[in-house]
Amino acid sequence: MKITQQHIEAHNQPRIAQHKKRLDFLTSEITGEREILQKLMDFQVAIPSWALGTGGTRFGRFPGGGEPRSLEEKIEDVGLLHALNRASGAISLHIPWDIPKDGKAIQELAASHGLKFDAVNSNTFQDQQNQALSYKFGSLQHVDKAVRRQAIEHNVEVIKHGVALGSESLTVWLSDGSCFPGQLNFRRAFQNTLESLQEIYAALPSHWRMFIEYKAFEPNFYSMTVGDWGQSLLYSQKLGPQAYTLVDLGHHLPNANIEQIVALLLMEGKLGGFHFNDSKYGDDDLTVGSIRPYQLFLIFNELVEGGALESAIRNPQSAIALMIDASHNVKDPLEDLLQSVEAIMIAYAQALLVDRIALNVAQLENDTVRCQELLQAAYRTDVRALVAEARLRGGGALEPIGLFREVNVRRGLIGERGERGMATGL
Ligand code: AFD
Ligand code: MN
Ligand code: MN
Repeated sequence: MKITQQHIEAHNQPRIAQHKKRLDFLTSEITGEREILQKLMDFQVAIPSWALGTGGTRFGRFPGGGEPRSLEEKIEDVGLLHALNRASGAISLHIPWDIPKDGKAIQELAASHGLKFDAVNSNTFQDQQNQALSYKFGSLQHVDKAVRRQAIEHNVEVIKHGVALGSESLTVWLSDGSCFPGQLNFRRAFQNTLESLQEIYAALPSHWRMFIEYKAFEPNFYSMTVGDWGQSLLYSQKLGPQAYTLVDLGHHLPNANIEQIVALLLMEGKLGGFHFNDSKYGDDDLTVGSIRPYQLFLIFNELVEGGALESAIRNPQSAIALMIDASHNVKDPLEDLLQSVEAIMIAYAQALLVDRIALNVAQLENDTVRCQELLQAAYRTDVRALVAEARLRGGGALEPIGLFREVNVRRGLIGERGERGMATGL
């Protein structure tokens, strides 16, 4: 299944006039559209290899058909997304779910779709078949040194796979923690984890970065050994300049002020990247922007304020890593991902519209009403035509989901891969 240039043109052509009308109206209302458009065209967000199948919950899984059965097919799926929106030009692999057999061939396949490899992700939250020791009571924190050793070696292995693909970062998410008070000595768990991370850090190539993802709860329900941004920051500060904190939007306790966390991590030079998703209750992994789009805008407002995304373009080596980390239970995963990327671009475009000079003046004058007016003026601007224009100039579709349905991509994928395949992942 491929989206061709002809598909894109046949889709865009009848929509162009209406699109131009919308764009003209919008550009008559705002300033700086040229710079904003350029920034939107440069913007890319990575797709994780585990989000391409219909994920389930611990109660069940209801596959939607045509799921990718191999790493090659996952790359093909991300290629489809990128052809439609021109903003999904990277894929993030999870080891051992996606072990590449031939790194060079996989790299070539990805390049043929215009894709790069984002961070590689290790997995010590599950036991794999033929694994000698169990992670039931943790991995890098484990009281048994042999278990820690096994988990360290796995991470070093993941780095090697990443090197073969041209990745330049490792994301470590640990499910380590405890379910009951007294089960764990907190300080010992922290120290064990730190020492284990130090060994993994030592195996990083010099141009690589390590991202330490935190999560407040689940699967451990009493304590998590990397439970919040403070703990993650502690690890990353102790590890050194190649270690950073990674913010997954769904990994906070309810009502946490994520934008403030982002601002401070940025200030400390320790914001490594994001896993975007949305949630109402916890780690719900819902479509980005589907529940709290204003929060997403406020996060992008901090990123723009701190110059985080602009410097990414100048210096990709130290760019903040942007990825979607969602799970799709009831929607077509590819449509869901298209919605997520769109929501992210809208939030970014709106954040670029904030009158920063006026906001600064209003803040210094303690004019709270004006501060809110300025933020919400940007947030309430319908920037969809600008995002669509960026896509159009990049060679993408004016309405990616519209084209996905017109061509009936899912039916094509089911034809090729069958109704019952299940992608690897959770
Ligand atoms: C988890 C974490 C982490 C991990 C992923 C695995 O967010 O990013 O790699 O899910 O599916 O919830
Ligand atoms: Mn995540
Ligand atoms: Mn998560």
